[in-house]
Amino acid sequence: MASQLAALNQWVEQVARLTTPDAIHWCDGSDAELQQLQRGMLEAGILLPLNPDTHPNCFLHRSDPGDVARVEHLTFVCTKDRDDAGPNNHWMAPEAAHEKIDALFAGCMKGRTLYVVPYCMGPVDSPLARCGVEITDSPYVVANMRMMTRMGAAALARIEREGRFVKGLHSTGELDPDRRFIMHFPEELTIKSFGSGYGGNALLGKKCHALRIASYQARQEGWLAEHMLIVGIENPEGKTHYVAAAFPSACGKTNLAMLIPPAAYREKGWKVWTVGDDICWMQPGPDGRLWAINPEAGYFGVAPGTSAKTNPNALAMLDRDAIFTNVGTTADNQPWWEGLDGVPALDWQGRPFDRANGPAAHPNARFTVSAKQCPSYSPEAENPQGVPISAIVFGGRRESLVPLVFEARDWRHGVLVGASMGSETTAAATGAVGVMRRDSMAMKPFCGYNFADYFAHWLSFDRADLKLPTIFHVNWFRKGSDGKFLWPGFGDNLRVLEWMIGRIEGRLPARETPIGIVPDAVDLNVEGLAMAPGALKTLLEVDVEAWQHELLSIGEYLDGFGPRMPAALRQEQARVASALAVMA
Ligand code: GTP
Ligand code: SPV
Ligand code: MN
Repeated sequence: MASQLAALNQWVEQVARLTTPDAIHWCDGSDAELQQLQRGMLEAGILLPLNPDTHPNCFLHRSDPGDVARVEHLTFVCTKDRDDAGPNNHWMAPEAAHEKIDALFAGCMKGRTLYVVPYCMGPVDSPLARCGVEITDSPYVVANMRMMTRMGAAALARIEREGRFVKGLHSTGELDPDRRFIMHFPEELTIKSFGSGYGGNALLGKKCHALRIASYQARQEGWLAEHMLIVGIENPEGKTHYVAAAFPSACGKTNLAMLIPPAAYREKGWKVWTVGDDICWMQPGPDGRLWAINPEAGYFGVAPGTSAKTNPNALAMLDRDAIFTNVGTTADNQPWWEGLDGVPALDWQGRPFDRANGPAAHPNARFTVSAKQCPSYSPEAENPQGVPISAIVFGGRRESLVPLVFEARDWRHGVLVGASMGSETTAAATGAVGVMRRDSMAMKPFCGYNFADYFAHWLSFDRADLKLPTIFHVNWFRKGSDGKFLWPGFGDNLRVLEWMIGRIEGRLPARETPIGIVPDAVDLNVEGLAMAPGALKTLLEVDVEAWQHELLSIGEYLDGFGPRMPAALRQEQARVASALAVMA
């Protein structure tokens, strides 16, 4: 088989000449194709069966122990001009990068099958959706892409019609970290990834296309490609507000997207609808509002911590047709991770579980599952026009300083709030965990161009003809002096969303502080919550002196981007700093 698009056929032929596979398979996305892939992977030991009685059609995949997370130090943005990639990215000149990685691709698919994977990011009939083709030698990647994207014949038909697609070339290579690169060529709409089979390194539709390449395109074309969940909050009157929220990796997007309201809220009629849990593409609609789609079709979610208590919706969708990567297993061969009941028999490397070896599941163990299996999946997620966004929420993991929630005074202030986001690092990328770093808009690892230009792009939406969402900041991760979280989080986060909606609808008063609008304690519904005495006060307080230090650090961070940094953002930082100085 080949396509009706000469440019695509030529590219596939050219890659085949370079990589010399034994066979070429064009993926049609059919059930029969998936079953055949699964059979092959079971035979080869790439997938392991799980208990068919408790988890029908579910499989376990164990990565190479040296290939369990994104590798930011090996991820490059290769623009002609180094400044276009910016200090937020690792850069290599395009020619040198092609040469380096093509040398690794040479002959790498000998003895393997080359899969051509046409995919669409977003509903296939959506004007907001974009297509790509991933060439890979990993059947595991194909099986994941089939759940994470609209993959196969319908996507190929759209690609043939449009004649334009993002090219992604991937090989697992030998999984040698010294021969591993994830390279992006935004000017050529091209991705090349070698030497990893894991998640964001290998499922090229996800972070490589839908964030790094798409953010670059979005800037040129006047839209936004963001590391955000999209969730619909339906109030007892039946009105649904859609909220888009950017939290860094492993900081709560999937959990907020699938939130189950506390009992008292359910009884009153509150409902929560999941549109997306990781990526949001949005653009101004004819009515001036921002309309958003989730470009993905599935979830590649963090397994550890997912439990009946924290995220029952996620658990409910994981009992069939799912792939588990780097989790442990129980004696009766069910998938197991920290947070579930029961005990593990084997750990994520297949060794008998021994506490001395660390947790049973790798901290970045993941599940892959189709979005359609989520009990709270919003019917609007398939709407080609997308959903209108009422609020944008930024948030990070900050054990001190940052209040539970505050509202930006206007769009420009909101862009500063997003740009100055900080968060403690997690296991989603290799490297130290728990180190505070700036992660602007949760896009530090994912923005395909210079952050200074990205902030300017965000600021450019501040136009009289647009009805922009209100911008908020949250912090679910504030800790008390005992080291425990002060806020219960998870389902109870709806209490904070309720306050935001009250603000958006103009029903709640504003308590202005230099850093933004903070709720009056009486306006936040904490009824029925067992919180430590004084916790709420700590969660809502603004420590002026500590914030002055924070603003200094934010100023230094912005200065690090040099002359490209928009003056408006620097002025905004100065405005907040002087407002704090007046209070000190
Ligand atoms: P990526 O898929 O890496 O982008 O992560 P994510 O942002 O979707 O994070 P996820 O929702 O999977 O949460 C990651 C970890 O944070 C899990 O261990 C959760 O249990 C924990 N978590 C999520 N929400 C909350 C919360 O409200 N409070 C607390 N304390 N922990 C939370
Ligand atoms: C993240 O790290 O933000 C993820 C997982 O969502 S990965 O697909 O590996 O990027
Ligand atoms: Mn993510």
